[in-house]
Amino acid sequence: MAQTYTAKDITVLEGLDPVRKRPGMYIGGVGSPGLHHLVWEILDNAVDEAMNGHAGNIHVQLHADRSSITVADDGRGVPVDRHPRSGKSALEVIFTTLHAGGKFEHRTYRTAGGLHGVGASVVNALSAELVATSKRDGRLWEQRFRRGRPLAKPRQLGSARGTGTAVFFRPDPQIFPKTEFDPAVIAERLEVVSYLHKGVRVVFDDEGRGEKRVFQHADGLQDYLTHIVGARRAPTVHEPVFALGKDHDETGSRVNLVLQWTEATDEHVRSYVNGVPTGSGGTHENGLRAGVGKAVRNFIETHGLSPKGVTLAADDIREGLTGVLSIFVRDPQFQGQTKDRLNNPETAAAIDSAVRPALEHWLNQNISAARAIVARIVIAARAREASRAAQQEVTRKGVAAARLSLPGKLSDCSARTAADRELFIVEGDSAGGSAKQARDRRRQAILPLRGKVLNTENVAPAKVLENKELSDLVTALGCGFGKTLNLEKLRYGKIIILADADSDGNHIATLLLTFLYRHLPPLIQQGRVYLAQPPLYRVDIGKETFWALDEPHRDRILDRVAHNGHRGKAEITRFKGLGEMMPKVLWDTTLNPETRRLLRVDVSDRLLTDQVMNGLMGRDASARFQFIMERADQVQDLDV
Ligand code: 28F
Repeated sequence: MAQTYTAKDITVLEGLDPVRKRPGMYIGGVGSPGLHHLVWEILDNAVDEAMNGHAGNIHVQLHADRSSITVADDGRGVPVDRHPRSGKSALEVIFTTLHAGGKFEHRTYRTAGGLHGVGASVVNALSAELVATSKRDGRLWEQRFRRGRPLAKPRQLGSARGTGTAVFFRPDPQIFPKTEFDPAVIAERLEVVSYLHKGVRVVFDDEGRGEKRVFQHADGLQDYLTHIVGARRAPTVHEPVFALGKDHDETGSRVNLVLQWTEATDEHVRSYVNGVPTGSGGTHENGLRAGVGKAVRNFIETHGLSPKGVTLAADDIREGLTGVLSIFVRDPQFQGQTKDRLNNPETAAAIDSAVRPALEHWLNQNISAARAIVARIVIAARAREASRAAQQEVTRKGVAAARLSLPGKLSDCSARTAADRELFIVEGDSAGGSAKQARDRRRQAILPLRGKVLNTENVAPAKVLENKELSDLVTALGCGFGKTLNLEKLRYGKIIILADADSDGNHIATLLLTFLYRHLPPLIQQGRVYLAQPPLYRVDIGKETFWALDEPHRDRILDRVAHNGHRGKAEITRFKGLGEMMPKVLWDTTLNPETRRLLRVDVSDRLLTDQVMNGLMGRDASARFQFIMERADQVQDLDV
């Protein structure tokens, strides 16, 4: 502290031209953050002087135009004596030399905004006007600059009481598109400065508004914590708070930390590196989390406080944790888009090993606070388990709700995977009733069609849903249609049209195929759509009944029966409709996957199919169905 500096301690590096050529390299950019960065640089120098015990007051005057500002401290005042070799004063060197440093720099953590701590010379280079004044040895000195160049040597203005440094500057409009400072941004930063450096009195004088605010906190981070906890309006879990202050360890870094658990359900820790907020965290926060976790777990284990039936997650331990971490490191590396995440790998272990033993010790010394904290953590763990159970309940109810919104007339099947599920679209209520009784309830769902199916050839999607039968079908399929089609949501692996083999049945089947082809083409392209083959003839011979799918089938049955020497007369009935079929018969002939015959609708030739569809639909649906059936008869897989 008794160290004294003279101008010869300063190492001279380079001029300021590069700064004006590429300001972004030095202050990040020329937007609002870059503009305010100038203030933080000068403020840092004042804070340094305060941190080292030489200044107790910092004064920031935002002038009425908001485009110029004065920062002052009551420290020792920048030396103005002449450097022997360069013939320049220390003040001039500091303000005109990039990376000017000396012993002064080694002792401090200059980094406003994490950009190398470029200092006063960069501010000077980017200012249209800068006036530095220094009070030392009872005299007041001043040096003026324009765009970084001194207008004259420092001159003595007269005598002065006390000591200190003041810097007035006006950011250069040639560099910054907008040169107005934001008083709110400055005030917020000054308040944080007053918390991070306890005792320092920071005055913000907003001349434009005629407002003066004083920030001063004797208890620094602890006051900050009280402020944050108060603002969050969450009751605290314990008193006193945990506080850690570690000065200048082996690595030359400093750690200040305050922690308090609250009833809030989130974690809220603010962190700073060299006075710069690190909103995106980084290695110091990682180290803190690790240290807190280990300390608390250790305490819980040593005191046999582990809860029964629930394991503590890391997030449980930090639920409601509120705190401030402020560290000072020599060479901070900042990362991320906004350079607000610390990336020094060694810092994680350093913070972890500083926090863990200190917190563990504190827990043991403050046993009632510690027990309250542990109780809070156990509640967090139990709440997490309970909310996960509730979440699962909601999901389960969600599935039930989805089921409720299915068409009332759908008799769904119970299998869970779409591949195991078939949807039978059945013409008519009575046929639907039979199918419902006959089906395999696990794998086969029945959707009876009652009303008319809209002819959707050339119909807009919105119109499609006005048709009850089709909107029920869309709902049952679950996958949307047209532009909203999402096959992952398809609820069935096979879609099977079960219609009578008469003209009404043909008509309905054709309309359904048209809809699927126009609005859910992938279902057909993937071969998921089928036509069921209910029998067309009933053949009774003596006590035996046979069902024939079509004429050739009927004749084959008759031949076989004659061949087997049956004498009785065969009675042949043309099939009257699905509705009159006994469930058992419907199962055997049409539904049972072991014995049924399905026709797969196949559209390998899309262009041809399109032409066929357009050519046949609209005029004579049954003719078109006849066309389908004729071809289906020949090829098993329906080839439109
Ligand atoms: C408004 C911004 O910049 N305050 C400063 C000091 C004090 C000393 C100093 C500054 C000299 C040789 C570099 C005084 N007496 N506020 C400020 N206060 N710089 S900047 O010295 C700079 C060194 O190398 C100072 C004795 N030692 C240091």
